[in-house]
Amino acid sequence: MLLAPGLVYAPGFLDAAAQRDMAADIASVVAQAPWFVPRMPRTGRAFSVRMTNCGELGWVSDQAGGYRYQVAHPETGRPWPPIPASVLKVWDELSGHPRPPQACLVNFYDGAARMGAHQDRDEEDFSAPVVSISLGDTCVFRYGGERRRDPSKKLELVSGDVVVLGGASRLIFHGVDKVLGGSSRLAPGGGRINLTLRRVGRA
Ligand code: MD3
Ligand code: FE
Repeated sequence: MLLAPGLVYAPGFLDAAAQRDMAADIASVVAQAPWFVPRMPRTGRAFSVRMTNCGELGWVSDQAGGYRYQVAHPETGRPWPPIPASVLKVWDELSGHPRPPQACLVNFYDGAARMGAHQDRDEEDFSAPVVSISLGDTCVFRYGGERRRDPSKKLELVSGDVVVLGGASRLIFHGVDKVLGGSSRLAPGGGRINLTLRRVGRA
């Protein structure tokens, strides 16, 4: 379902069994690469979202170094675990991109977490799409245009939904307005997990 040029929405792409399998795979990623709290460049203000990664590169941010991709976990210093096959399969089925993702950022939202409007521009290559997989609690996602002041729309993302952001939508402003805490039973402790799969380097 095409919501805007380059913005493909696949509601319910993962059935309940696939969601459970993927949640178990992500629990194993988190056991090897624990959640960390990213901080804003310069101000050092903490994100309300907790993060980890899998794949050859992971997105991190701290006060001194700012937003970047790096090969190691910022606290353990160990390489990120591999991207689970269940996750790579979604990229292969939906991205339309010939090469595999280099990074999978895993975001965890409790009922109070949100993500302000931003563009994803820490990658060198904007020709590859970003593939987003939602698991657990429902959220209200907001997306607009390439300028911050462009009008925006809301979209509820529920567990099992996948969004592909490519082409003319690759550089749109987007964020998470709120999470509907307790809306899913996927994770024992509740909360929402979002996976974003990306190419980072050029070509
Ligand atoms: C639109 N994550 O990690 S996923 C992020 O739900 C991020 O955790 C949100 O924004 C989340 O950067 C939104 C949907 C998404 C992901 C990447 C995009 C939308 C996008 C890249 C370009 C445009
Ligand atoms: Fe983003």
